[in-house]
Amino acid sequence: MSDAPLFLGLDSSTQSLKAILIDDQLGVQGEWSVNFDADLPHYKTRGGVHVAADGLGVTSPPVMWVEALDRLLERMHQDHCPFARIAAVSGSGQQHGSVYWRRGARARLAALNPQTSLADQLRTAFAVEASPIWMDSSTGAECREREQAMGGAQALADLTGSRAYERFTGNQIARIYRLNSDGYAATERIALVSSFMASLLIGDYAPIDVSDGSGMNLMNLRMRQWDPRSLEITAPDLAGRLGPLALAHETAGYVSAYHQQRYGFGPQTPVIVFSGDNPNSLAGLRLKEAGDVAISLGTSDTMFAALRDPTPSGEEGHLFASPVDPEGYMALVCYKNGSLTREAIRESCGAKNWADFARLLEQTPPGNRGRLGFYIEVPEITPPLLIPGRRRFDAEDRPVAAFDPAAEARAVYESQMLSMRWHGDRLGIRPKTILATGGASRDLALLRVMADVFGVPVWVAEQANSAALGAAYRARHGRMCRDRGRFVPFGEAVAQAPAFRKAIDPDPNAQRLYADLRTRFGNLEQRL
Ligand code: 5FX
Repeated sequence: MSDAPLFLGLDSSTQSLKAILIDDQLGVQGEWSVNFDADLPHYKTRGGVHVAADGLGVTSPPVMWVEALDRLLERMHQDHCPFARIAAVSGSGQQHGSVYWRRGARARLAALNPQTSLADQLRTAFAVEASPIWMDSSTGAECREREQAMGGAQALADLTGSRAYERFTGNQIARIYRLNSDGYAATERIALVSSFMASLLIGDYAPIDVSDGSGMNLMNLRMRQWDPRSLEITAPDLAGRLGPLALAHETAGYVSAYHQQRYGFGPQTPVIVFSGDNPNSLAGLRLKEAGDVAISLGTSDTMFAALRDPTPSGEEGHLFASPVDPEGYMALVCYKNGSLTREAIRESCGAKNWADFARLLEQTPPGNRGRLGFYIEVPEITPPLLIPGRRRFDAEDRPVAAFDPAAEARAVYESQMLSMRWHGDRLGIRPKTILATGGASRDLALLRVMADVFGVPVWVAEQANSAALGAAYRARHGRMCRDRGRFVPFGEAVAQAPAFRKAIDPDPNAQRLYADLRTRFGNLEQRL
């Protein structure tokens, strides 16, 4: 057993950096994590981010992610992680966030000294010290300009898979170029969080993968190449700063001498191209067929599905290239008001924990006697409601100032699930079953509302960190493709993965009730 291969998946998410180590039978051998707020308090982040006074600008310091990588690998080393047996590494990054490497950074990456920490060597390697991340909503003007220049929202969606979204990286780059042209001029390479973390491992610039690259409003989705006109209207000389695109099963490079000497990685350990967290979750949950739908309940809530024949919408949702099928796609609907909003409502209802909150919720029947609420704690993506606030309506659609705690508890869960059903439907996502993942997928009360609103059974993955797990699966997949010198269907790499567990079936009565509520919900949302 002692030299059997292992595969490492990393996940650089909004609030933490995690690692999952799996064996060749896909069993989880170890898990580690570094929480940015708790473990690296000197960066003074809350939930891993800094929010500007206007509430719209949201950034994280890239050097914090650098320090987190050393911290994580040190923890693994202290735990005697057998680094030498790792046969491939891959990873995941929160999507859309961008890192601006300063001129000369590539040379620094190539010459990292294992006697000194990564953070000390790279602290001054950034041309822009605050990286905009997916929670940023500050690029409204850039979005309008992009849609106008590209022939409208639908034309832009037809080309790139999405209309212009504030958090999409092309709009972020355009804003940085406009407000900080010196920073842009000093930039040698622009990375996504995913390719950035891969660069730290290989000691060189790693490519952006086509799946994470679909979240930039810059890539021709069908050709899987940068679109020259999209680059041109963003900022000058952008192609050179972005570098080439790669497929997610390709090899970005090898774990560098720095990590070999410091932690004991083998000399020829391939690093498989990193991708975004949602694409990695799709891999971790092994979504393959139409009707396979997953809902991830975390800092962001997302609903996603694998597709072969996509229909881009100029109104909402996103289409990305698949991270596991060079000809496939994935559809995604994303919400900013996920776990943090559920927590804020739980607190204001006076419930100390999720079990208390579930007891509150059970005091009202499904459908909440017709009451509906919209809970926007931070500017929302779906639908684009940028002004925070809690808006409540009675059964006759009249605004009301407050609900009692039991009605409030049910209203927030029902509202989140009704919204997913409503918007997913408009994007053509029609689940036959749902696979739930993310921290809140342990909350059975929430899963019950999910099953009833969608009218389908909900299954859960035992391993809630589907992005890190997906990265570990992709590491194995990438290694197989490399060893065989051709693309191997992803299903072969994950054939032995453990089965999912059914958590709950829908209640047919509740299901009918929610079908009626859905239309009312959609109409009220339109009004807002
Ligand atoms: C997807 O488009 C998103 O913006 C979020 O789910 C981020 O990827 C969270 F990290």
